[in-house]
Amino acid sequence: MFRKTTAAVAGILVLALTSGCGGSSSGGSTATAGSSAAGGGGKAITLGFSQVGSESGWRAANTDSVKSAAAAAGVTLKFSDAQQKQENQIKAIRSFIQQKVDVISFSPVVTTGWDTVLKEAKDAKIPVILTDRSVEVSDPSLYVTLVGSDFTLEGTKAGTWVNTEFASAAGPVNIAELQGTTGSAPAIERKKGFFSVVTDPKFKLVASQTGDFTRAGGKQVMTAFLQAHKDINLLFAHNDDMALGAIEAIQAAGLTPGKDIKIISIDAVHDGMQALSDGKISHIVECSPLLGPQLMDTAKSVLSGATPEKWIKTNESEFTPAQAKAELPNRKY
Ligand code: GYE
Repeated sequence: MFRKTTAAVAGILVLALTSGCGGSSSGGSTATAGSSAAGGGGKAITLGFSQVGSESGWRAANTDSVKSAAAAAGVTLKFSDAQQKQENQIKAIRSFIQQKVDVISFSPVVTTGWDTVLKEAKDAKIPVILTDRSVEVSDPSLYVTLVGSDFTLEGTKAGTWVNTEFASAAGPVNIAELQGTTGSAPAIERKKGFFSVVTDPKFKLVASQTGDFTRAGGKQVMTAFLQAHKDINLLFAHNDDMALGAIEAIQAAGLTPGKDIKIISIDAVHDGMQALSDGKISHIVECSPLLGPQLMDTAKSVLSGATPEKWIKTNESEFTPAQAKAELPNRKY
């Protein structure tokens, strides 16, 4: 209780002091933002956050959300960018433990391989809050909670749209899939959700490969798909950035995205919504990157002794081209 009040007071101070200086960090470095001012004698919260990298528009918005929410909540943030490498995340977490931060949060690049380092955090009595992506661990008590989306549901929503869109098609409907980072929760679960509903035998998965959630990856892999397959009807891209890269490849092959090849993707970041409103992408399932405020609230309540639910889910919708057009002027990311 006391800590909460103190943090709120510190938050106002920090906001006043730091507004307008949104320091960013990359290159595997660690930057500290916020203030450790302890108003009234209480201890301000220090949060060590290990980000996946900067692979997509979604990630950029997520990083902004974490940084601005920390500043607004008066939380001192130690932010580290892992450049899509698990070893960098493990190093960052170990360094947070050494620095004796109050709480650790990270968005795990892949689901497996975390048991040892999470055990080290637990032994040091530092609670770990996962954001965005989940992990597979032998002992669920190694993390307190996950703040993030239901990726299986997102895949299912995408697949349900496909079933409706191609309801009257006799088939075959040839599908190409651009998968996210291999071994990551969103790549595994979006695929699983999608193909749990896209089951009619008229659908044929003719090509499926990772584009690592990047625009460049999407373009490169789609170029290869188009060389090998002349008759792709639908592209399922696990995120907007890969869809945007694929659009360039489709156009370079002399085809019209959204007409010759329908595209469904996930995220609903600004550039994706623009392509949707232009008819190049056909439908987008939303995945919200704005997890910062919920993360700060959760960190504060965990440190005040509360036990949150094991999974704090994000609410999200989906967009047609007309809805994207209407939403674009308000889109913050
Ligand atoms: O969809 C993608 C990003 O983990 C939900 O990672 C996140 C995914 C997001 O690179 O654009």
